[in-house]
Amino acid sequence: MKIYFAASIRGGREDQNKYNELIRFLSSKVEVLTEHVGDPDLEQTGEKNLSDQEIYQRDLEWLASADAVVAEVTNPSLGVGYELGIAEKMNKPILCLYENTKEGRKLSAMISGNPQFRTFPYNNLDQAKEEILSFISSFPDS
Ligand code: 6K6
Repeated sequence: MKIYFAASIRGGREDQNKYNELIRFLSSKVEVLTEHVGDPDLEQTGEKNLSDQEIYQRDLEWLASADAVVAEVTNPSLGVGYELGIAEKMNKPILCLYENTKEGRKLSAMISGNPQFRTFPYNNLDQAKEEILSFISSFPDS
């Protein structure tokens, strides 16, 4: 099973350690197409050897080939919002993880109000991992 993991890059990297931990957990169960999203060396300036056009093209191809999408949406990101809209139109199953302990943060209604997204608020990473397990085990051959 192939998972496209989406999370903020230029939207801000303050939660990057969390992305890394969730990706490592997911990778122990399934194939993660976008492991670089958790890379501590992927700074806000990004992958220097790829142009933005190449990144866009590659990511859309990966998205099309994914069986499902897991997004960490606590930190708002234009790129993640865009990917989620595209993934919805591709009819991909989508899990959105949202840390609800962050003060002053409220998830966009365009995510939390979308019945096609499985949105899960969590207080700690163990809860997020449990939800990921439940999500991926709902697919045959996961
Ligand atoms: C630019 C800045 C940082 O990194 C880059 C280039 N690298 C990227 N590599 C792969 N995927 C990217 C890159 N930039 C954005 N994305 C995709 O958009 C990822 O799949 C993320 O889920 C999402 C992040 O969007 P922004 O708007 O937060 O960058």
